[in-house]
Amino acid sequence: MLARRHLCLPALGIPRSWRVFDRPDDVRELSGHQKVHSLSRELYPSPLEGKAARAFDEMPGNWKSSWFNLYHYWKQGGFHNTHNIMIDKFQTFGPIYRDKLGTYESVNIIDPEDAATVFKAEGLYPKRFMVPPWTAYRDFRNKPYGVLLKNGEGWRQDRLVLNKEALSLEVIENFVPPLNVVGEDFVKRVHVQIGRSPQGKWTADLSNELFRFALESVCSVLYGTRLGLLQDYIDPENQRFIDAISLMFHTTSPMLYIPPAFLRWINSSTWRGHVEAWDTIFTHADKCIQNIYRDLRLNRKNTKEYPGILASLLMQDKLAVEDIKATITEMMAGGVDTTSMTLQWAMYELARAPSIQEQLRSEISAAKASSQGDVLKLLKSVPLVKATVKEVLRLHPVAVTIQRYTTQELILQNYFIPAKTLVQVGIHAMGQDPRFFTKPKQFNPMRWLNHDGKHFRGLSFGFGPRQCLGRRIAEVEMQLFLIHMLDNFKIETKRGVEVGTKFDLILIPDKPIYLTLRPLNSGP
Ligand code: HCD
Repeated sequence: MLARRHLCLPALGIPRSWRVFDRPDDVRELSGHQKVHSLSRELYPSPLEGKAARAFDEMPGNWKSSWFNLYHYWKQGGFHNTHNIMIDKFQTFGPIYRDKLGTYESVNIIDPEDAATVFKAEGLYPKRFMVPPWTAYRDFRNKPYGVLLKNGEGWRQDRLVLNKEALSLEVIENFVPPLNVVGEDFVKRVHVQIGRSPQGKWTADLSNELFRFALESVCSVLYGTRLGLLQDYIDPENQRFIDAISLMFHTTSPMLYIPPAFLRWINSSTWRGHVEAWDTIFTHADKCIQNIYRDLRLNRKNTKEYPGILASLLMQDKLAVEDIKATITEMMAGGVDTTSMTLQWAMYELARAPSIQEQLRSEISAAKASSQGDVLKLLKSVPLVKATVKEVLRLHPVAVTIQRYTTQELILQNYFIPAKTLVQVGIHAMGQDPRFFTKPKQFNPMRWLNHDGKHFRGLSFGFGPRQCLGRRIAEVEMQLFLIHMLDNFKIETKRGVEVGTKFDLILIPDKPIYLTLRPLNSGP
């Protein structure tokens, strides 16, 4: 038995010459599958450090009794607290730990250098954690996967076409005009609201306003048309769509750790709510898509203006219509809570940092003056605005982790990681860690402006070919929003109100944020 295991070792890609000493005693105590990894424990020096790499099974963490873990986790309120539990675990176990919750097994890392090792080895078909209830819904309703949920060659084919339309630097200029108009319209709406108040300012929880802004924005780019969500009266179907997305995220988190088939079998209320939410999302997205499809067929599309990502994909005819629809649906649903929550956090942080608001305003007015109405040019001269978005995402990332399945054996923190292991980069924990960001609690956009110390630290949109497809839309949308808002209003908040973070699949504020918007040229 032992001999056979030894023979297996070269197959793991570890040269025999790295063996330093043998410890068969250790091996005898371990069970079958653990032996393979234990044999490599301290037997093989890491090619990176010249030290012995430790076995996978030596890694710290509570990864042995998964169902008990899950129970414990649930008891701790873990479903809404994943991000804080991760910080605790990094504190307890150090910069790498193994975890198992229900069926969800992972290795978790926090060091940017380790993130670099993982991403540099991700290969041609990077695979992230597949959110089980999302694929379960599509299987249940027989719907095709979009690019978010595909893998392998099918993913790559779609992704290459989609990158050209959504992510490449050349297409940014297409997004700028529609997103700029939506940003200006939001400012107009705020002025109207202020006008309605006798105090000449507007104090509110802006969540729903920002959901509408975000949906209006992403649709202006996807469909090249306006939904009209920045008015008092909006089509209730759009509001239902917005509510369904939040419900979809909310019902996802308790189902992360349970096999989808089991979920369906028990027919829990969470699963049913989840199905209903996706049904609403798909039905509404389908309507929007059909409208554009019909306009195209009837030649009703204005040929001069940018037609939007959907029409552009349909006209190119490089992807199957069903694939286009699936991906556009994902982008429409993915573009609402993500950017709106980030902008809410941005205003919260800026309200607490009036001097940074002032710095941004002077950058913006100088940029406006020099760009003379050319918005693309304007965007090229506002580095501090861009740094602000990055800094907000450092403190308040949308995704708690970025994950990859390893495709080859790796050594991280001197531990041997087998191929096909789910490795998660804890970007939320990384962003709060003084080892990687000096004075991490401080909201300091300027930290992104010097060129050193950023290596694999800005991972809010992921990395490489599997990074967020909506990244460029989100960035331009958020930058233009901040430019127009700061150019028009002072952003204030009640002093001393600390808002925490809640995990609802994405990270969101744990209580409403009340913001006050005051016209710039008035008041104290
Ligand atoms: C959630 O442990 C926590 O852009 C899990 C690991 C994980 C995997 C994939 C992540 C997800 C987390 C958060 C939400 C993300 C998702 C991938 C895409 C999705 C980050 C971190 C998102 C919000 C787009 C959602 C599109 C959807 C509505 C079709």
